[in-house]
Amino acid sequence: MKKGDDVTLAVRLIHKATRKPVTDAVVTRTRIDMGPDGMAEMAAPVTAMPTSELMVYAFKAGLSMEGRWLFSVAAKVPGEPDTVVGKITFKVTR
Ligand SMILES: [Cu+2]
Repeated sequence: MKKGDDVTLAVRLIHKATRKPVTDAVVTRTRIDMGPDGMAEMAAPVTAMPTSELMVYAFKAGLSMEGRWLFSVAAKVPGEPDTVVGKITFKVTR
């Protein structure tokens, strides 16, 4: 995606066993850092956004620098005893 103060990120949560999207998760924690190679202490502000698509979880982030970033998201999923954590690496260009 392109760098900016107000970049929209959208993720889907898929239940691995059934390959079905999870629509009723509660996102409990998000974090965006530069990485995985270097600048690990450079974090970006991220806020959750409402979405019209039921299976999509959307966020807005300030991505001020080109390069690779790591999006970490933790969620409570009904039926899962533990918090589910996902990590996605993505690239920001100018
Ligand atoms: Cu940086």
